[in-house]
Amino acid sequence: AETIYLKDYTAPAFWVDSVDLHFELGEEQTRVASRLALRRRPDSPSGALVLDGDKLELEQILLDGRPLAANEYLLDDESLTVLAVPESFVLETTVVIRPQDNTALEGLYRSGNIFCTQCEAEGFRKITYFFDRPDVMSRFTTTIVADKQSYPVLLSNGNCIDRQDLGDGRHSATWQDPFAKPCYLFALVSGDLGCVEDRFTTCSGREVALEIYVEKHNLDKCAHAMHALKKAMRWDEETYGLEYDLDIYMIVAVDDFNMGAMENKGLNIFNSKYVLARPETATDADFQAIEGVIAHEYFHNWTGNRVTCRDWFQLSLKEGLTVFRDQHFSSDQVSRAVKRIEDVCVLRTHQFAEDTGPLAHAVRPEHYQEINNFYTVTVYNKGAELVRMLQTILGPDTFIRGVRRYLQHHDGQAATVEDFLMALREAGNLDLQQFQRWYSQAGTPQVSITSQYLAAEQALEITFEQFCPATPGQANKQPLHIPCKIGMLDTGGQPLTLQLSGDEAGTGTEEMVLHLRQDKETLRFINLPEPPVLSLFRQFSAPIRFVGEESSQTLAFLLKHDSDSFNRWDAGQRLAERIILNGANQSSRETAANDLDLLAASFASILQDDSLDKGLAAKLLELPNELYLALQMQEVDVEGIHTGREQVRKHLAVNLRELFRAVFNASQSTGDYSVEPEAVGRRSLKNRCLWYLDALDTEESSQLVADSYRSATNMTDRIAALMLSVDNSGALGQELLGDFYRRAENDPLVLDKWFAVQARSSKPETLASIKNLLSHSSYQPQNPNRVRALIGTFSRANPLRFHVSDGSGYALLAEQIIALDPVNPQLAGYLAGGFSAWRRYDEGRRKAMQQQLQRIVSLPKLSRDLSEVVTKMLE
Ligand code: HT7
Ligand code: ZN
Repeated sequence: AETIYLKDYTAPAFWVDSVDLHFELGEEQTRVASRLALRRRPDSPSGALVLDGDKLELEQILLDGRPLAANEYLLDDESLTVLAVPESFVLETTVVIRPQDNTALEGLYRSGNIFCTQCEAEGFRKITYFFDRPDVMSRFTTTIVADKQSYPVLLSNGNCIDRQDLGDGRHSATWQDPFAKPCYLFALVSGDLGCVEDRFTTCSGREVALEIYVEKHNLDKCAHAMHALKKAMRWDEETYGLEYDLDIYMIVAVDDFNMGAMENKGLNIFNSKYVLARPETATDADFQAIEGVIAHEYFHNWTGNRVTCRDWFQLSLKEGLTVFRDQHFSSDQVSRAVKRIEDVCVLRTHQFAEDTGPLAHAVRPEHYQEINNFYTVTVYNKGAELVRMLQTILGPDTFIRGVRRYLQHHDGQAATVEDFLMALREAGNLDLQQFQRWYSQAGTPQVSITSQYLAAEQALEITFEQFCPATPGQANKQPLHIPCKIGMLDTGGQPLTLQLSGDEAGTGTEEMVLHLRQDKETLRFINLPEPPVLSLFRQFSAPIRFVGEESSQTLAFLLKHDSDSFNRWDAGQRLAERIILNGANQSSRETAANDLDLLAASFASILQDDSLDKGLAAKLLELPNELYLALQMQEVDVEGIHTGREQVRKHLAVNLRELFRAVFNASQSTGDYSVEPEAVGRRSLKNRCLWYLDALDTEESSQLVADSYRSATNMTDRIAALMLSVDNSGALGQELLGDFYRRAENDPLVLDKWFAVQARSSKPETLASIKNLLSHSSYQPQNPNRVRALIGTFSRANPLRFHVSDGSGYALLAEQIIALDPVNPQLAGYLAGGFSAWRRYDEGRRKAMQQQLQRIVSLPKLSRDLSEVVTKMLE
């Protein structure tokens, strides 16, 4: 397949001033007529007009009203070339497409009885001939014609300017979007949908109609999404001074969707998972994800839509910035510390893993074959961390000024990462030259520190060394500008005043940002009468792997005393990791045992601390997950990690059972369900205690799990208990699964949970049960949520059973990928990522995974999505 390079970018040869689209939606075929007003750009060379079009069936083509003869244009599976065109002209085409057969879910497709679109990144070319690239921005007018009874709702971007009853059982609606936009933001929806309506008054007093469209039986599950939307709109006004710009904002929920949601101008289309929620059907995490995704898509209206990307290499320009904004918004709604811990956990578990493997790429990659493969945790989440570092470097006020400047200067344009950095630089009057390397250099930098206390001088010298391991195509790395937020504690746990040598005049603060820029550098802090305890990279101020020199006692001390909640949590994680990984290693067992006592004592004091935020307590009591632990080993010891972690869990349960029990009892819910942080925190603490108590594996603990399931009044508590019961021996798991299925039967999102719980089970029978589930009447291989729930969960969230030593987990994944590729290449490419760490396993597993990858790559016809990832993995 062809490789596309950032360095080859050239500006488009034509402007498209207006686009008029006319859709006739039909059960058998859909006819799309397009009228484009084109103008050659004065600076562009003369030559043919080449438009993108993916396997379209052309019925008619007119240039300035004149039908073109067959020798005046060329057609292939990917493009339409009109050989000679004037400087300015109108091109009309009519094509036929078949949305009902479109299982790839790109372009115009059907989800159940709903017609909907997904155009990002390159789906518009599956609808009509066009310049399918983000730097061609045009004004769209769209008319939709469809059967009135089956498709009463007809939606597109912008404002509805006309509706007609066509008298033949059909009706039409015409929509006009006043804002020029790239075609990836085009959307169309049509179906028999119900609508929840609300209103929002913007800061300047304009009235905006808010409409959420869902299948009618879901109308009672939209309140949370609507509430989140209004909060997001207000937050963007208050935080960034950004106001919504159309008179209507629509959201549509569909069951079949490749990603989370799509920010189409004025008409967002969502995976129903990120809209629909009631306490009985959705967990606290689901409620929070809905709030986050609703906000994310809304925030794109400025960071993405009003200012879009020049090309897809700049994807993080909109995605990293918008994830940063949604994380900031969410942290303003919930416990700030808990949100930061969750975000870092995703980054360190998934993005760091991506960085260590064959698919590692820069936040702004330099080449790709299939852009769908670059909607990654690196582009999104590491991209957000880069923006966060910029905020840390500039300070919050200058940062906001810089973002506003960027949006003002580039409003209505397609921008680059350089444009963004330039605006921030101008706002802050700062040099961001070295910082820019973060965008082009892949890999996770490692920062190690050594420190020396000089008693006679009452000074501390800290030496920082940064090193970034090689990644594919990038053997040598340059030093990065790394902001390190630092604090120090005295031996009593009190914060110390910081004073850098050479900055004697500087007013002492308890926290400061150090700007690390060299491979190795030493900083000296003065006026320290005793050796301090260091708290480094507070709030995870840079996306690095930190290699500290702390003893286990120091980690326990930080877990108890650090005023930075993130570093409290991180110290606990590092201590627990040390114990679990040492436990897997015979020679270090004794150290592990001492450390375990230290951890147990720390956990005891957390459980006894009534003043602690419950959500934070639940986080502090969490053991590092198996995927994260695997990343810390040279060669992954699949069973050792699982067993080591289970032993620590059991040890803590046995030693702290009374405390866990007491906190479990004290955290029972009172009153109605609420998603307020206090209630969410209480449930998470309660279910964390239950997780430990369950490890006791007694009659009593099993009864506690059963009671917890049966008395649950919300999905959070119910699924927590179900997961535990499914992992345990005994008949309870099967009984509760049966009950859960009966409750879930008519709700696809709850059914997904039923599949996922079984795919995640650590029981040895899991693989066999997944095979059975593949032929279950509720398994739908064409529905991405269902596939992700079963196959995605198994391969990405159940390392113990996926990596079973006989390789049968790998064979199962490969079979599913192969079957899925012709149906939905994007999903197949995503699932193949489950093999990406194959080189980090023992020889037997390595060979078994390699064999499956070779089996896939040797198939005669692979999609571009799948072939790119599998080939890279084998390189
Ligand atoms: N900007 C949206 C990306 C997206 C997407 C990309 C490829 C294929 C399908 C897709 N659905 C949505 C999502 C977002 O970040 O908001
Ligand atoms: Zn996005």
